[in-house]
Amino acid sequence: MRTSRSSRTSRTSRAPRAPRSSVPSRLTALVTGAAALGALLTAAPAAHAADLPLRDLAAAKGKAMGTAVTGSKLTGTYGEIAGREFNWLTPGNAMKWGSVEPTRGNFNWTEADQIVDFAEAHGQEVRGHTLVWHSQNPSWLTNGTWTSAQLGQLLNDHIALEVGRYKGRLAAWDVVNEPFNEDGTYRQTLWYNGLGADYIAQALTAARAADPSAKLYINDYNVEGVNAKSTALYNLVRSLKERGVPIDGVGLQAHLILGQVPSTLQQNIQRFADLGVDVAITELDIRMQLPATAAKLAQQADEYKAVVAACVAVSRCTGVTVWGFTDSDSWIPDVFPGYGAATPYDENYAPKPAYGGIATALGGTTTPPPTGACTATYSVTNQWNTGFTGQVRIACSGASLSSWKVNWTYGAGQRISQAWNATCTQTDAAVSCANASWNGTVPDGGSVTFGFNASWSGSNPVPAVTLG
Ligand code: 9MR
Repeated sequence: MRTSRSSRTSRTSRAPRAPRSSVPSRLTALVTGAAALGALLTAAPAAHAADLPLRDLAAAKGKAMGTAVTGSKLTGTYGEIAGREFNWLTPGNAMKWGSVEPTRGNFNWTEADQIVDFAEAHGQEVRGHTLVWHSQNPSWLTNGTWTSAQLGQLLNDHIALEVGRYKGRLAAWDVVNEPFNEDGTYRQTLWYNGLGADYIAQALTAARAADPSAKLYINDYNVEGVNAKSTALYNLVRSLKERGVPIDGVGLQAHLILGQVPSTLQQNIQRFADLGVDVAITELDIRMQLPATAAKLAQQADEYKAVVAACVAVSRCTGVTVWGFTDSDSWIPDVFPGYGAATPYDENYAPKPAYGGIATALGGTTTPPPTGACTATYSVTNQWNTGFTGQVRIACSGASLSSWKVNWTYGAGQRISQAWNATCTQTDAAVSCANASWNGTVPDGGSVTFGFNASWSGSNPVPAVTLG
């Protein structure tokens, strides 16, 4: 995202990195996760972290490591990992036109501001995403009838306002998102239909005027390898450069499918770099058909490693952003039913082998562990003045169980009165629940749950659970 050391230095001095230990303990992450989630403990060793956070490994290579984030989640374990492991943040949705101006002239910057503030507090840079797109626009805009002149004004005003709001604070903007069809023709959008292909140059020019220090990108998907679509993008960037239109970089989204990482990725990054623009991998995820097995997770680790390595190999590739760092915050299952497990952390915030793949490509000394884990997560599903219903979920990813026992100790006098799908005994504060005859087996990629009713008074703190 940045091309010169001087710009990097000035950003660092403006947003000093928050103090943090240089070698975070994986145990700390799991314990913090337990506090946020209920309680969680691994039965098999979780994929352990590299020797340094990803952001430090990346920085040592002159690269950045980013993630898309959801502002409302930036607390607890999610916030801790986002702050510790990444030095770029991209708002997943918060800066889109439909988010910031849902009705005409009424603006909501809350989540966008929150993410920018978080980034500055953690010494991170922000990729603004995205100004001109065919999707996630407000209905007043898409349903309106506009002359070309009106549309051009709307485009300019939107860019001037949003880019201007964050002037000097954002490292880059995805100015135009997804302008091409798969065959390399222009996508027929509100903008293309109203303004012609030059809406792209107009948007870039407006963005440069609004914030001269932000790097300006065109971002698209299925442009990772050399193909008709990426060649159209290449030709566009070349012609923009020839015309003197401000364009600093291309974003290769990289929403990839397991087993389908393009073999021409590095070659493609290099050809854009040779045009004189930066390249960023902006939305990396690698989805797989569920369930996630140990073999698939190991292959995914290799593929994450290959993508990051391709960026490391090209000096003008500025870094890699994952599109959500945890499977609990990924768009994939909603849009591709039956697919998931696409990110480097599982739903319980345990790093997956993919984390090790990224770390290895960034020069980390720890090899990606092929081991998976089974976890138990305790949660209170319903609570009333004297009682509550609780649930424990045992889930395996890259590991399996043929029987299980979950133990915990209550800290505030809670007492279990009834349990289902497990046999629970309680002696004083100590609770032990063993599988029923029908649910001892938890396959790789599967889960079981059991529930219970209990009494409480005063307070009902979530206990730490152990899975044996
Ligand atoms: O992650 C975003 C998801 O929460 C939204 O529902 C979705 C709507 O299209 O957009 C997702 O992000 C997209 C990104 O802005 C542009 N590239 C494709 C991403 C996945 O759809």
